[in-house]
Amino acid sequence: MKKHIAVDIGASSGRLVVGTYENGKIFLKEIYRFPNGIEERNDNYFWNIEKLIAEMINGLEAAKKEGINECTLGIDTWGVDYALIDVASNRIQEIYAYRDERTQSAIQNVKKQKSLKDIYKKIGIQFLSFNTLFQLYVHDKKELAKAHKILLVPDYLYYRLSSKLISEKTNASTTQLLNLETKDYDEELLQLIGVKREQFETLTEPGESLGPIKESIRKKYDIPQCEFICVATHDTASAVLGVPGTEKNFAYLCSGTWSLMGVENKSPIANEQSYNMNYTNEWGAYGTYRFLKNIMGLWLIQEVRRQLEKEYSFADLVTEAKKIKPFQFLIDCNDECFLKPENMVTEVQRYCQKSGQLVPQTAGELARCIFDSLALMYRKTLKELTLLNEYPIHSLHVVGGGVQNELLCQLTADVAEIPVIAGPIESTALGNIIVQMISCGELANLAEARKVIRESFPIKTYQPAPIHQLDEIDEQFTQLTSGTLGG
Ligand code: LFR
Repeated sequence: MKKHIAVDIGASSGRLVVGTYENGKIFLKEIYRFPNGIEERNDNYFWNIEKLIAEMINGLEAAKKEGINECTLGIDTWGVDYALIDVASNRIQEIYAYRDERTQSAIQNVKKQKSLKDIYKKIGIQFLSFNTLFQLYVHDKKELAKAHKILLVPDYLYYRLSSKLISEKTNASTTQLLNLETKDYDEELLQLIGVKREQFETLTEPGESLGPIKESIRKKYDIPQCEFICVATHDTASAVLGVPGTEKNFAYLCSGTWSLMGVENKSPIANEQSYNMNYTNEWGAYGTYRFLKNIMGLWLIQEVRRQLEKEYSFADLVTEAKKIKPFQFLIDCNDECFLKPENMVTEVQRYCQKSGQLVPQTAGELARCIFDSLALMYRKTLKELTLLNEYPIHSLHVVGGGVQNELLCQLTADVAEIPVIAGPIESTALGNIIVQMISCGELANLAEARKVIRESFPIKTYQPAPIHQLDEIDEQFTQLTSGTLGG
């Protein structure tokens, strides 16, 4: 029985999960977990990449202690952020975190040089100020010129552990630099940011074998013999692979720090309407496109929790929220002011005050405000998805950490008026692992993998219950959210 390890690193934590396929079922076991987060230095935000590498090795040592001598290994992380390396393979700078404010006006500045609509039509990616396109646009040009290679975070991690240089396709699409027609980096945009094609590697498909871990690392630490496999290195790409959608016409919601809500398509939709609503077509494994929208997600509650004086667990916040009358306080979760505020509590309060609403004061009220607003945003997004895809959506799969929030799952079903199928929580690690299993020939293809996932993990369905005056609430929310790009 083969062992496969997923290294799955998100914005707030990372983990190593072992996956095996036995008697028609997938089994997962988390063997190591570590914290992650952005660090502030001189008013900029960075990731501590050396710490992440050290933690990956700690995790591999833990795997060895569990008795794993041999395994395949895949890495996924968040998208868009990058390392620059010089000809001697040294990293040139620290890795900026996408919530850094340096790209705040970048979209507006690019707009003065190029039509955003034209960019969208050929690239098909939603405009987010932190996309690599905008990060490289504002990046110090001298430093960029010194870069022999520009590697997205998981590409860089693979490189550091295996010496193999790749530009994995699913994550590369989050740069907003890949042309839908040529299926490669877009020359015109590369010129705009002052980068040459050779500074990026050739695009690599998920499923490719990348060879063993570096001998120097293998000798230095007590770790298993690892064979790297290129997985869908963008965590959202992996998470969507891990959705147990065996029925037709399902939508998904990857619920973590971000809420990524969308559908899986065979071809991109990049027209005027999808531009106006700011939908993205991120490239997936196995010829799929993730037609989705980024919604600010559980980041809102994570940040509120961090600011509250009293210590609350997430479960406590849910309990407190349940005690509060719903829909009294609403925010446009996608307003840029929530991307990286000094203090999320005061930011939410300021927003409610400015929009002439009651102002949430207690932990319960703040949590209620966030959960209600997220559920309404999910409703709005589902309606848009139905409109843009021209086919009905019959169910919504929720995967990721948000599955544990039963209040939000039920609220989503009620507000969006759709059955919510919740689970598995670890869909990202699973998506990572099934690519390894398919690559090793244990599973035939994605459809089979999803069937196996559905049979292997507990999944709970929430049926929608009617909400009093939903149309009025929806109307109020629509007015609040009509101002932002794509709401
Ligand atoms: C989720 C995610 C999103 C991406 C954001 C920034 O972890 O990868 O898909 O838009 O982080 O990279």
